[in-house]
Amino acid sequence: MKVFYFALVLPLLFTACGDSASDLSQHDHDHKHLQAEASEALPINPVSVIGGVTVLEMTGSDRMKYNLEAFSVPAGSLVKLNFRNVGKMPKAAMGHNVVFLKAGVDSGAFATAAAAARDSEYIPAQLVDQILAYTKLLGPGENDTIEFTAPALSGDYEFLCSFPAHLFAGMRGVMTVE
Ligand SMILES: [Cu+2]
Repeated sequence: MKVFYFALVLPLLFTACGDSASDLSQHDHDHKHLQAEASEALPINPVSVIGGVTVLEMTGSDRMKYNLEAFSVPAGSLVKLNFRNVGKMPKAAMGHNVVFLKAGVDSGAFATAAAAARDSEYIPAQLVDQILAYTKLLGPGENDTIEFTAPALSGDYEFLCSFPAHLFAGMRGVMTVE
């Protein structure tokens, strides 16, 4: 009975696998390579909700762009941001952060003040009361995770990179609280 079982199953196994061992390892290598490239580019799901927490996978690049420029969160809910600098340029020339501003703050004026605050990584001490939350300033390949509570008041809240000139180059976006 056992002999019959193996005689039946083994040919099926070989048929299913098909490829030789070297083909399989080559295939595996290609697969890993593609995965590595994908993680360098945009995360697959930049916004997801896990257990009531909005989880954001954001990147900043040498082109002074975020991968995510608009998203919504429920009022008063928890937000977790994983931010990564996917660029290659040195931090002193192309650092990135994410700064969420309170409602009604003039982001241009904030960015202008921030540009003069190099010693505090472009977080202007005199304007911290205009900030909801912010990440560290990141160099190439670095990442930072922050958690904050979305405002209770619905509306649009701007976020920006406060590295000099990056807001004006387009490194900005809007969090809609609903
Ligand atoms: Cu930046």
